[in-house]
Amino acid sequence: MKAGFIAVVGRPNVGKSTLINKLVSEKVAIVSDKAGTTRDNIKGILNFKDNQYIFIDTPGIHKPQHLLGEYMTNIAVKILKDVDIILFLIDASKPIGTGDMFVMDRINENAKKKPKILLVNKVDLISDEQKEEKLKEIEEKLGEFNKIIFASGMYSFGISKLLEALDPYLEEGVKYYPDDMYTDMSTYRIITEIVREKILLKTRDEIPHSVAVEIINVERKEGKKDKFDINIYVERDSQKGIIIGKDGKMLKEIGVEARKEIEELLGEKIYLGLWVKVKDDWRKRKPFLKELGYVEEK
Ligand SMILES: Nc1nc2c(ncn2[C@@H]2O[C@H](COP(=O)(O)OP(=O)(O)O)[C@@H](O)[C@H]2O)c(=O)[nH]1
Ligand SMILES: [Mg+2]
Repeated sequence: MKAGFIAVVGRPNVGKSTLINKLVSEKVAIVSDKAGTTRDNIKGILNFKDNQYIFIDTPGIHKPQHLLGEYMTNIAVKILKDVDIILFLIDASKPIGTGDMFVMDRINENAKKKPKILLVNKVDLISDEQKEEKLKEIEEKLGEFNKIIFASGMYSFGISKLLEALDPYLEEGVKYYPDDMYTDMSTYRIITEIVREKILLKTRDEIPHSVAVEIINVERKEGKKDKFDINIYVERDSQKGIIIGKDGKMLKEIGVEARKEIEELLGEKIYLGLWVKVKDDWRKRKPFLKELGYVEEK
C-alpha cells in the first residue's frame, strides 16, 4: 500500500475541479466557466491498484481583492506546504501568462523541494504542433518539472499517465482513508455547493462572485419527505432581483435543477425551499465569512 497527498493548483478556470471529479468518478467539486467557482480546499480520494491518491482541489491562486479572495488564495497557498506532491495545471489553449507565473512563484516559495508535475490541461483544444511550442514556452517561462503531462480532464485523456507519474512519489506503507470514502466534504456542504453551482451556471457578471449559500433549517418527519430550507445571500437588491427573476422564474429553475441533483445524491425525494437575502458587501465581513466557514482555522 502507498498513499500521498497531492495539491492541485493553478490559476482560476484551468480545469482543476473538472479533473478531480474525473479522477474520483464522483462529483466532489462544482464546475463552471466562472473564475472563483471553488472556494475551499476539497479532497477527492482515489483508490487504484493498491495506491491511495488524495487530490486536494484548491481555489484558483490569484491576487485577492477582498477578504473572501484572500481566504481563498491563502488556503490554496498554505496547502502547498502540507502535501507530498504538487500538481500544477495550466491551460494549453492560452499563452502562459502572469497568472500562471504568479502561481509558479508561490510554489517556489512554499514547496521548492517537493516533486512538481506540470499538467498541460485542455489539450483537446490544441494541435500536435502547438504542443511542441508549448514545451518551449514552459521551459522559458516556468522552468523545470519532474514530469510534464498533456491531458484533458474533460475528455479523460492522460489520466493513466498522470497516475503513473505520481506513483513514485507516494509514501510506502500508509493509507489514510477507508476504501469507500471519496471526499471529506459533508453531505450538507455538498448540498449548498450544488445550489451555488446552479446559480453560477445561470448568471453572469458580478453575480457568481456575490453569491453565498447556507442551509438554515432541515426538517425530518416520519412518513414525510425531508425539508431543506436554504438561504442564498447576495450583496445588492439588484442582484436579488436577478436571481429571483421575472415572476420568480429564475429561482424556480435553480430550485428544480438543484433539487434533482440533491435527490440523486441522497437517494430520496426532498422538499427544497430557497430564500434570497441581501447582505451588503458580505465578502468583506469577517463574522459573516466565519459563519459560512470561509475563515482559516488557526
Ligand atoms: N475544452 C476543455 N475545457 C475544459 C477542460 N477541463 C475543464 N474545462 C472547462 O473549463 C472551465 C473551468 O473548469 P473548472 O474545472 O471549474 O476549473 P477550475 O477553476 O480550475 O477548477 C469549465 O467551463 C470546464 O468545463 C478540458 O479538458 N477541455
Ligand atoms: Mg475549481
